[in-house]
Amino acid sequence: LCPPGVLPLCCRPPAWDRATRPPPSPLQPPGLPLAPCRSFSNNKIQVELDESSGVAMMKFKSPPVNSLSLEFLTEFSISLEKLENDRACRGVIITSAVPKIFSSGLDITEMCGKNMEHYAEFWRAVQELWLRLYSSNMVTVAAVNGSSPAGGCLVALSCDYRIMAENPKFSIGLNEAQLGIVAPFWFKDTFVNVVGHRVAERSLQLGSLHPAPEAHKLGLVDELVPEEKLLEKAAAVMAQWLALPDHARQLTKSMMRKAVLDRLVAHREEDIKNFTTFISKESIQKSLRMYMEMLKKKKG
Ligand code: CO8
Repeated sequence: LCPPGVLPLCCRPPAWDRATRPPPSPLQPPGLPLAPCRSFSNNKIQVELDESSGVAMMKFKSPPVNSLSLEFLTEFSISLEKLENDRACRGVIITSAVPKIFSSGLDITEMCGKNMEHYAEFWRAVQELWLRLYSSNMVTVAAVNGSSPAGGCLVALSCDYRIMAENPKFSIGLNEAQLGIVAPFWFKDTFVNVVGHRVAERSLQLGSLHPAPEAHKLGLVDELVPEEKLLEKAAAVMAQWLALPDHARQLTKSMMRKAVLDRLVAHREEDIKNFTTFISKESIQKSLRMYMEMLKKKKG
């Protein structure tokens, strides 16, 4: 049974037979090809599912910086759920339609000058997205085609594989400390699971944003490729992962990630309380305001 407040997704049995496409409808006129592609789009995210390969392409399209606002997070979670429930979909490539930016992380304006109810609603949406993505039965490949700080980095870290454009101007990392805030334990756990304890500890304490070549050296991203080859490479990696039986891969993924997922599920309400208490402190609000001002000044 699901404990209260737990995503139904976490409690669902894995879709072992996801590889099996539904048989053609008896109403389908013979000789007419099935639609090879299906797409859906909302304000912030566009998704295209290629039914012949079982791979969906999810593109963030929320300029200027794909910041993870409450609306973005909600659309992201819904899009993932749709794909997860679609028997024709076995994998998703996550990338950005905004030049030079993968995602600028959590939308700081959602954490500034709002009331406690808003902070709680926002944080629940952040948790929800992470729980869905990290526990996904699909193969998830991040094609990181731009900068990806903080929450943007978490999205990439939560995927099964990360390929980044080899442009040294693009950086990635959990830079929360630079904003005067602290990455929550499940951000940290996800990071440790990718790069190991020592690298994570140093990088988190310093709030480092690593240029693409350094991120690759640290193991934060698995591969670097020229930007124009990114999606082609992501498709090739996806095909490799999908060549394995879904059930073996899914059970292995679950075994590797379960402890970290369970920890948040068990402490979800406490984590929301910690966040709302921390973020509403005047000293933290002041740090965030100063950080936003710094971003604006940098521009002018
Ligand atoms: N949230 C809201 N607005 C943002 C964000 C953001 N994360 N990032 C950028 N913006 C805004 C800028 O203020 C600017 O607004 P305006 O046009 O009104 O001046 C606009 O987006 C464009 O930004 P830039 O001019 O800076 O665009 P660039 O292309 O030059 O640079 C970058 C893009 C590299 C993404 C740069 O904007 C940047 O570094 N942004 C900050 C990224 C960041 O530090 N994000 C951290 C967010 S916190 C988080 O994700 C985890 C929090 C965990 C909370 C735990 C608490 C307990």
